[in-house]
Amino acid sequence: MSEIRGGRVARAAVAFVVATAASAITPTAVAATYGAGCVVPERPATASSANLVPPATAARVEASRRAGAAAPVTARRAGTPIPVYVHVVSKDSTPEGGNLSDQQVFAQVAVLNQAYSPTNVQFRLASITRMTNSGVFNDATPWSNREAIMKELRRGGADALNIYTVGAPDGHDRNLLGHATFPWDYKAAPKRDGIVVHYGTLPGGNVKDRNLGKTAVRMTGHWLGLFNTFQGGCSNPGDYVDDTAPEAIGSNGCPEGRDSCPGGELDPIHNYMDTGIDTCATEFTPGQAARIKTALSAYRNINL
Ligand SMILES: [Ca+2]
Ligand SMILES: [Ca+2]
Repeated sequence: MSEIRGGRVARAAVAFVVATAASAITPTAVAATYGAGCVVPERPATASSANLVPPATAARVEASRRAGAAAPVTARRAGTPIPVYVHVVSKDSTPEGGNLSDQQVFAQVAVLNQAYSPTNVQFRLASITRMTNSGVFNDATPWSNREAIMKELRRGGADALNIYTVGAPDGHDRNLLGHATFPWDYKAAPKRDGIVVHYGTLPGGNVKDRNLGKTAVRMTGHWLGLFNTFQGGCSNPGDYVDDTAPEAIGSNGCPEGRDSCPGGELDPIHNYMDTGIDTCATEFTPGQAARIKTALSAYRNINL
């Protein structure tokens, strides 16, 4: 499957910020401004509820989302691409140490644009920032104060997508492929807003079966207001999207014909917001596009 087509990022349009001096930024310096916020972790193996948002939390934010969606938004011109600020965090200067090439970043943005074209969301690479910091590279989890160090690099407002690429965490969470914040948490924790992905998940990366850039597509889905398709399991309201069939747990691989919630439609294993391998994830639904539209209007000042 060819996922990268029609790359829209012209090299001349990209500004580069190189070699940020990470050592000057300390956890204590940023703790006061970092804030809390709900974070969705992403792991390849999903035989547990690890990727889920607690149901009570989901219900609360849904009520908030519906209330916010009623507010008019006028600030942004329709059709304007979302600016993307990519922050490459590496442990050293080598590709194996996470120092991705510019071309891989261009390819990732092209994958985002291809995936989101049915939703009318489009992206424009604004800059690439590089930070060498092995401590952050190996420990950029939502549970570590080191994540806040790299998020000092965040640029733009609520309408700007910041993507941080890091390594696999040390220790028990080494399967973590990424994590993301939701749009409704921006106001309380603007510094934290953005998505974090394992550098090996970008196109051409070194994570087996997950190196076509779909992890960033999925994390961006959360950033745009989508839950995983298996949110809430088999019971309503699930992921709060009517045209995605319920799913007991996330899929792994690409299990054609899976029906984890008996009856009705088969599991939405090809949906980007399920957790199958990259070649399997190819779809968003009209219901998801509608949810993104209302979330962007309510929380990110973006009119699609
Ligand atoms: Ca659904
Ligand atoms: Ca079913």
